[in-house]
Parts: sequence; C-alpha cells; structure tokens
Amino acid sequence: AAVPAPAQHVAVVAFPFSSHAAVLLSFARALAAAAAPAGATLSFLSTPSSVAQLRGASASADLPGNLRFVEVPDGAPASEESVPVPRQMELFMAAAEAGAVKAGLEAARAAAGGARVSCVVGDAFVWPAAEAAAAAGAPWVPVWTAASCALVAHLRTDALREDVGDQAASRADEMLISHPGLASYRVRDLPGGVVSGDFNYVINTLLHRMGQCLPRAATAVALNTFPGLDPPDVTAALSETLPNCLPFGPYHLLLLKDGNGTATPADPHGCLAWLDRHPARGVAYVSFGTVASPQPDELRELAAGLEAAGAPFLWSLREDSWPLLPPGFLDRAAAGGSGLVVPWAPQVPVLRHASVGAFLTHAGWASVLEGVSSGVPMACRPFFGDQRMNARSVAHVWGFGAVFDGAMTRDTVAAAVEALLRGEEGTRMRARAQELQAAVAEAFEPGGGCRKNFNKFVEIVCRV
Ligand code: U2F
Repeated sequence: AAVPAPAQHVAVVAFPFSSHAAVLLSFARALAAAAAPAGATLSFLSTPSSVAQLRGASASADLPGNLRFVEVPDGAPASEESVPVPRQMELFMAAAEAGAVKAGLEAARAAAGGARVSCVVGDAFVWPAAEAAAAAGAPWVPVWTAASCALVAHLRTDALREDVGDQAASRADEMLISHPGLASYRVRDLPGGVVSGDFNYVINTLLHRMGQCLPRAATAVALNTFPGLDPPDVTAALSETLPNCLPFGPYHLLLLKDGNGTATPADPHGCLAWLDRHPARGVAYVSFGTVASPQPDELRELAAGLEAAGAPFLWSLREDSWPLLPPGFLDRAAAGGSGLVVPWAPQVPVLRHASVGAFLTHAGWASVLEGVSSGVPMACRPFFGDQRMNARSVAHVWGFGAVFDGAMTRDTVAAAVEALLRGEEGTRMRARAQELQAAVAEAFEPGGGCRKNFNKFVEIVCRV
C-alpha cells in the first residue's frame, strides 16, 4: 500500500527587532493559509520577548490553526539591567550562530509532536538559519524585506569595498556603472556600512555576512517587490547571483483577496474620519517610520514648512517629539482644522484615502511600497541605512517623487508640498505612481504575477 507523504512542517525564523518580526508574521499567516490545504503546519520562531509582543498585538486577530509560536533563545544574560538594542542584536546574532536557531528547530519539532522540520523559511537577516537548516537536512528559503537594489549592494559588498576602498568620501558622486544592478546609483547612495561607516556595527556585519551566505545557501529567495517595479538590470543582477528569486511584495497584500486593501487596522486617533473632511488629493501625509527622527531644529523647520505650505497635513509623530514643535503649533493646527498630529496612523488606509495627495517620508522600504501601491507621489528625506538608496530610486529610477537635498528647511518643505499637491511636476509624479499602482493591483489579481510567484514559493517550501 502507498505510504502517505509526511505532512510538511515549515519553520519560519524571525529577526526579533524593530518592525521585522511583525512583517514576517503577516507573511507567515499568508503562507499558513496557502499551505493548509496540503496539510502543512508552521512553527514561527522568535525570542520570548518578541513572541510576547506579537501575541499581544495579534490578540484580536487569532492565529491560523496550523501556525504556532516557538521560542528561540535570545542570547541575553540573565540580568536586571536593560541592554541597549544594538547590544541585544549582537547577543541574538551570536547566539543564533552558536546554536540558538538549531535549538529553536528542535523545540519546533517537539512542539509538532516530533514532525521533523522539512523547510526553514526566515528573515534573510538571520543568516545562521542556513546552517541550522542544513544540519536538519532542510532547505533554507530566506525572505528579503527591503528593496532589491539594497540586496544587490549587500551581495556585492566585497566587490564594492575593493573598488571604492577608502575613497567613499572623495568618490561620493561617482556612478556605480561597473557594478551590475547598481549603475543608477552613486557611491553616496549605498546603504551605510557597505563602503563607509562602521563595518563592525552589528547590522553592518550582519548584512555583509548575509550577502556572503545567501548565494551559497539559499534554495529560493522571496523579494519584497512586484514584477514591473525593479529595472531589468537589478532583476538580472539578482537572478545571476541567487536561485529562484521570487518577487511577490508588498507582502501585506498577500493576506488580501485582491490588491485593493480590505483589512482595516485600528484608527484610535480618528485619522480616516479627519481625512474624510478634506478635499480629494488635498492633504500631505507625513511620517518617518518607526526608527528615524529628525533633529529638533529640523523638526521645527518641517513644522514651519507645513504651516507655510498652507495645505492640510496629517503628521504621524512619536509623542516624545511633540514638546519640540514650535510654540502654539499644535493649537493652531487643531483650531483651524488644518493639521492633525498623531502618535500613530493606520498608514496603509491613510495612503489609500482619496484626500491624501502627497507623502513626506524617510523612504523606509515598507513606506515606499505602501505609497506607490496607493498611487501617492512622495518627497523623501532619507536618514540612514537603505533609505538614501530607496530615495534615489523613487526620484531617479521610478520618477514618482523627489528627494530633499540634506536636512529639510521651512522653504524646501513648503516648496515640496506645493509641488506635489499643486505643481506640474507633482502631476507627472502622480501619473507615474498611478501607473505602478495599477501594476501592483494587476500583480495581486488572481493569476497575476505576485500570485503566481507566491504559489511557486509555496510549492518550493511545501515540496516533500
Ligand atoms: C526600517 O524601517 P521603518 O520601520 O522605519 O520604516 P518602513 O520600512 O517604512 O516601515 C514602517 C511601517 O510602519 C507603518 C508603515 C510601515 O508599514 O505603514 N507605520 C504605520 O502604520 N503608522 C505610522 O504612524 C508609522 C508607520 C528601516 F529604518 C528602513 O530603512 C528599512 O527600509 C525598513 C525595511 O527593512 O526597516
């Protein structure tokens, strides 16, 4: 008699810092739903504190029945003292390399009634998962959450360092024409830590080693982009270096039946109702993501620029920065109904709201994708990491936005808002964003490019 194939047990390994684990959890939910008909189960591996946080955040939306949390050691010493985040990352990565992911895979096996882990999917940042997967006899399928061009830079870090050497400053404006996939970028656009900055800073070491590990250890790579966004040279550079590159982002759209966005996150500060009161495409939405924050002087210039522009604005700004705003700013905004400052906005539906016509952003990758898949043109103020490269892409590769030249000033903010909401350039940028918005929507329709690539991904991950 035929022996039934063993059910697949997929481990999903998170990078337990910043927004990474939450993004991967929503990815894992989509994977769990797609793999359920084949009888696959998923173990979501993260550190105890990250699991506690994710459980709290997803209390309202229950986990799918075939997805469970499994804890991996965080490598932190048992002490009462609070450890700074970069040090926590170092400890976690050292533990991961020294066997924490392996221990996590064993815990996953035990939690699944002894079912061996058949595939290890995970945040590409946690490259030691490659070795743990190999030791378990399972393929490693990393998930890249940032832009493809940044991934090219990390894959080419050794070649770039050899080329640029210690001349990053003097050659800052030179185009990287001799590096496949990077010809549209200047030396200065490269992510921090590739050719300049502190090579020993934890994230920089992590990305360098990840770039070395991916080509030799990955079975397939999920890319957070959609067909038609990356220019052909970037796609070619990735597919020449990595096996089975599968673009099916933005990942948050995987959970929706179509590309139009029906899930409604909480809106405790009433942003959407406030937007309802404003005319179509009249509002500038401002947010610099979850990590970056402008220095106090720049924050005040931004505030003055928004007032000077005279257009209504919705600003997501962490509350600890509110005391730094110019005197009377919050009162004036509230009294005139011209501005709303909130500590957190439901960004995806905000960007999709008909009243939002411009996006001032730090060009974090999730924000760029959310902006373009809503057809909103943007003005980018990049701060660190991959943000300069993303901003360069927005302005010079895709043409749906502009970049501030250095810190924002009252005048450049007012001019950017005016140009995006009312200028000819803004009209051109909006048209370009809307073209790409249509491409995303098409890619997420049944049978569209992202759906097909995701199905391929599920096949690879669930293959016996
Ligand atoms: C780091 O990026 P951030 O987390 O700072 O920024 P994004 O990649 O743009 O992601 C921010 C997410 O938080 C959401 C927003 C994005 O999904 O919709 N959000 C929100 O819902 N409401 C708010 O008020 C504010 C934000 C890093 F800094 C970047 O350089 C990287 O590109 C990025 C990806 O690895 O991670």
